Amino acid sequence: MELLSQISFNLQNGFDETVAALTKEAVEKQIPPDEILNNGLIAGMNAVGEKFKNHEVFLPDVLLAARAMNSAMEVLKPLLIKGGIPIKGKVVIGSVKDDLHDIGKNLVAILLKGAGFEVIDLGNDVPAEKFIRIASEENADVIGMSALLTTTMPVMKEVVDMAKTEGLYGRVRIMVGGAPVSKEYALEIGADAYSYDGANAVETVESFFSKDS
Ligand code: B1M
Repeated sequence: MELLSQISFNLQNGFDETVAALTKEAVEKQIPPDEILNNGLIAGMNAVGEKFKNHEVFLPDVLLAARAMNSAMEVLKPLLIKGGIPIKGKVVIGSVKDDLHDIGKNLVAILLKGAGFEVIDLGNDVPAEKFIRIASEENADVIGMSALLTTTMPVMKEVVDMAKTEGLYGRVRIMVGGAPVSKEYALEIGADAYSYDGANAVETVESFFSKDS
């Protein structure tokens, strides 16, 4: 089996040590980190999600797969965050209230750090008030919110509305992302941008700092 398929297969089966070892092997073989991520790890996670939806695997299996994903991210993190880049801006990021999914958010945070942004990661299950309070206290440039559940997406609107009442709207740019979120939804709630994956999140935040933005 090809190496990236092996990573995906072992992740789907929750074999965290094997996934970490195969990820190291892929790095040693000079496979680019974004390829390892997209075609190995995220492909495996998506397959687990499909199986979970079809009741072929259950919550503990998904948790084991998530643990395997995290062990591989520890291997990839140093490659994605390179030192010595001047700080370009400050981003406050988190998964919204009642949402415990944080793998995608963590990935976005790592890539933003790697691209030279200071990232304040509030973790998961973050209430609207906390996004606003920390963004304000830290004088952040961007608030980034992640939601993986259709039931937690409305918290994003709460944050946008609160940014308006607290006078942050327009001054602090708001980016939303996560599997059920869309560009249309971002527009509908008044967020500044939607982004569909980690690389796109970096491009989006960079675009906030460009002269024409
Ligand atoms: Co859950 N879960 N889960 N889960 N889980 C999904 C999301 C689901 C689609 C599975 C399914 O049914 N097929 C489904 C949601 C259905 C829906 O609402 N539409 C679901 C469900 C139902 C649930 C529970 C309700 C299950 C239950 O208890 N019965 C429960 C809810 C818990 C809660 O949050 N309150 C639950 C629990 C869990 C675990 C805890 C077991 C675990 C999470 C562990 C963790 O994150 N620490 C888990 C997992 C792992 C998944 C799947 C399988 C994988 C998610 C993932 O990590 N993907 C997921 C199925 C799927 O998405 N295919 C599923 C990999 C990650 C890199 O991708 O997070 O999409 P993703 O992030 C991407 C982009 O979306 C984007 O960039 C990232 C990189 O490309 N992005 C952003 C994300 N955030 C961004 C923010 C940005 C920009 C881009 O700017 C700020």
